[in-house]
Amino acid sequence: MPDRRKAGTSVDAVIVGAGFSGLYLLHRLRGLGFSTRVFERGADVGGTWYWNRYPGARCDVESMQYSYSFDEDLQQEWHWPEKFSAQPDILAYANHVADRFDLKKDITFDTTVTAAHFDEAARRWTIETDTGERIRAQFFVMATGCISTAQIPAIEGIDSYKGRTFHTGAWPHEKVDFTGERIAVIGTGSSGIQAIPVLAQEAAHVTVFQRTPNYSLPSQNCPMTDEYERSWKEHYTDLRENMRSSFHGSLKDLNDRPALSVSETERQETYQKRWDIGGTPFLGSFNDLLTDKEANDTAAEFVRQQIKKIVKDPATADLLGPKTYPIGTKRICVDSGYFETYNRDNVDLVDISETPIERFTPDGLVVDGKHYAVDSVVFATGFDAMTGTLFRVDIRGRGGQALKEKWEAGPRTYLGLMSEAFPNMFMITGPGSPSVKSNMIISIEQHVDLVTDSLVHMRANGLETMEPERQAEDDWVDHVQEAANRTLFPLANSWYMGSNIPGKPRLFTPYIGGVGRYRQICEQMVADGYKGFRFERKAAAAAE
Ligand code: N01
Repeated sequence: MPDRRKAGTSVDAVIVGAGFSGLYLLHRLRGLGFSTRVFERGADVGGTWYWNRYPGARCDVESMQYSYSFDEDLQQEWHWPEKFSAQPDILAYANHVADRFDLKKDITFDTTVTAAHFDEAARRWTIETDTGERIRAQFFVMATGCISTAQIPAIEGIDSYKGRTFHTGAWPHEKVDFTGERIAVIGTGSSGIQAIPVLAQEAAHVTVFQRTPNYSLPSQNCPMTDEYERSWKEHYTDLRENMRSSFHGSLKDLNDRPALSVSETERQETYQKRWDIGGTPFLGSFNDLLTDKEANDTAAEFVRQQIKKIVKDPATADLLGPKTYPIGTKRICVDSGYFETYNRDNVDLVDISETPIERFTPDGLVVDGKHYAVDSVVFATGFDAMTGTLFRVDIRGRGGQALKEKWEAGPRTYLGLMSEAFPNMFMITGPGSPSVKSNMIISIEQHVDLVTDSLVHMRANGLETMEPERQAEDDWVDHVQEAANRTLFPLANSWYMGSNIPGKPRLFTPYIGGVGRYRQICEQMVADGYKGFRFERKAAAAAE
């Protein structure tokens, strides 16, 4: 039954999403005395970690860093079992946080927000849900995550396929048994690369359909040691502060030397050392890997050579080696035994870079005239990232303008936080903020704190609406692109660039200027009296 207990009511703030953004924002707003409702389309909390339950799902930011920092007792008491946490552990953590701070009572689950319209006369948002609820709020916050709209490509005959289909981003809650099955996996991004080794252990046969090979680094994951855990917990205050001012929102020992300034021997030793340590610090081997193509080539070649050492069949190894884009410019992957999986007898790789999947049949799929009969298809085909989830809600600001129309040529935000003509609508880690180019939880906390500080500022000063100035927004949009253009990122066809969605404008959507720098910009904006934002005062009669 839909929750209609508060139908037609009005609250200070409506939050969409009960992932890490929505949970922390609810906690903060409630603590500050703002009445708040959260709507969540899932049946429980956790966001990304609620939906992405595919076998092998794991975070590639270290657990000691991929966790909330806002509560000292929480960060001291929580124990992570592994260096890189598996999805069930992260979901358990989200549930623990929700219970610890008694958040679930203000969250309405199984409910999708379908529309949010700004009423200019009343200066209030009217929010509608798919359960027929209608609620008014002064503030409307999309805390919907950057990668939450799963994408299944439109391939001919897909509806005629009679076997089971799955998307990594909408995985069933019950265990899926692939024993004895022939599986097709389409997609070799982070999700596919994590799922394939686990699927291969269970299924009779796995055929991987690869359009673009990905650079992947070994995670070298291991159980958490007391010593490592203690080294973080004893210094959490300082370490978290360092994370907040770092480039990525995480600490990863960045080498401050250019790749070509050292000898070939030293370069190879550096790469090897970081490969052995595991995870994304490999990209910090030198300071110019993402800005200098020649430097980047040396790291890319090192990884290709590693693949050749691991994969026994030379033709397969060659296919798995990325050659068409610089390393790191598509999201770098981190794996547990991915390349080794291709040495198994029950795993085949099919290159579809030149010959796309032609069509599905009732019992399989056809590539280059060859039919592959499969019992199940796993789509690891990614997401309509950054804007897809925002556009699924009919959001209308001043003059009834739709967000989707305003952003037709690409997202337009000031600081990735708000968009002009959409007063009092905030986005947590929206397009134009460090978001997916950072440790998400650090960026979430910063945005949530910025939103709550803004609301407190408004309340204290009798202000009723907040909205970016057009010029500030235009300048920020330019700055986001300038920052990207100083890097190699625009050279890749990635979801950062919107390239994975047919018809999507091709531009770099997150802010790549660095987490620490972005934080400083935001702090300066506040110190300058919320420079770039304009406010409307409460009408005298309306003011209490
Ligand atoms: O999605 P992706 P993902 N025919 O878009 C292919 C985060 N994440 O779910 O590269 C055939 O990266 C597509 O091919 P191409 C992380 O930020 C984090 O894997 O477009 N293939 C690609 O290979 C990540 O980046 C973690 O040519 C098609 C794949 O599908 C983001 O989520 C774990 C196709 C999609 O890769 C998304 O990752 C998992 C088609 N029509 C995810 N369409 C960790 O923290 C698409 N593809 C570790």
